[in-house]
Amino acid sequence: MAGNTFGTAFAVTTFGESHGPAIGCVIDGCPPGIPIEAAEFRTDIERRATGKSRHTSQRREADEVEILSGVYEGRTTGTPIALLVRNTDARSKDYDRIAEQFRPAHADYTYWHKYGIRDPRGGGRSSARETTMRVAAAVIAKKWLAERHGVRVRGHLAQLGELTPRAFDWSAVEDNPFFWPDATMVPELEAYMDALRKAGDSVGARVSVVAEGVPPGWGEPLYGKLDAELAAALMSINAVKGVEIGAGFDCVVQRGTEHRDEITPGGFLSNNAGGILGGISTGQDVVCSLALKPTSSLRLPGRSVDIRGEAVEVVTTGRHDPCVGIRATPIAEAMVALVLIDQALRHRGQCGDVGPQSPLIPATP
Ligand code: EPS
Repeated sequence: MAGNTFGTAFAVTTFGESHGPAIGCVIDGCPPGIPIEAAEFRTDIERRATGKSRHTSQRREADEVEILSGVYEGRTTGTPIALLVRNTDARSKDYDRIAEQFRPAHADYTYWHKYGIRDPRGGGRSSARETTMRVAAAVIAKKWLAERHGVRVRGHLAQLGELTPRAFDWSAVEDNPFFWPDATMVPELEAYMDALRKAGDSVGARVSVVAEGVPPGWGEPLYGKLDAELAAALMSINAVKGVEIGAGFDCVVQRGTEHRDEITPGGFLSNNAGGILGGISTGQDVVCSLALKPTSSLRLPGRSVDIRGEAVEVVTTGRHDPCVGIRATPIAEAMVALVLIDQALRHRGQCGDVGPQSPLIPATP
């Protein structure tokens, strides 16, 4: 019934609020013997962090990951791993003014009606701050997936408002603050975001994630389909309003002859399926993308009501992201990695003795 745990074999529970003393997670079911130390969390935690460019929230957190349990002499022990990150730069007074108001399009309204109480400081539990712990947990998942199965999970920003990449180069993605795969467009993105910030508005985005090296067989039909679990995982990220697997909604207008991924002894000829058939990985790249809505914390006044039902004009001040999608790439990668490790362990549990059925074909010719 409670909704703060993700996964079954590799189960991650997160806790904490944006302006509380700390956020954290407990990972239960992690395979023993994985070498891990606190410094290894740094890269992905920083990729996701606020304050890394002028285009994101200017909150500056230390984001130090403390390992409290489940690791002995630098290796996971198989017992619950507890990770903690202390909040060091919350500015709760920014929220005094809207503590009794509902920002239009924000979880303020639904949390209030569901629980009858809410922590309004920084969005409390509904804040993007929580995603720090998903990224931390996924550092371990990514490492296991890479070392045990050669799986690589990486993502990029695929659309920022109306802008789409005109070229694609993975090597450009980590070299700009947007995770954008077309280096030549970065000045255009900077100008777009500067204008948006000046106007006080926000915008949506699309993020894509590709998992390479996933072997055939991961996924548990019918109710634990790999694509179903990816959709749930990605949709659980705040601000996500849509998820596509492979061709996604484009399949609506495709013909069967176009959509089917023909198979040759040398490999699959296309990947409209996004690497998943019948809820089970095919051995091709697993490809998904997500749509993130424009952030709802705006300094431009909007009509709403307060907790007494009185009409109010909401104005949000403080340090907000004009496009939360800019920081979402590592978070989306994290959720994909958490689904994959969970499915891999479940597959090993049920089908670990099943050998190759016929010659495996390559992902692509
Ligand atoms: C967020 C609002 C801002 C962001 C925060 C996400 O919070 P605050 O107003 O408390 O500074 O800074 O992002 C993070 C702190 C983070 O680590 O991602 C929101 O409403 O979701």
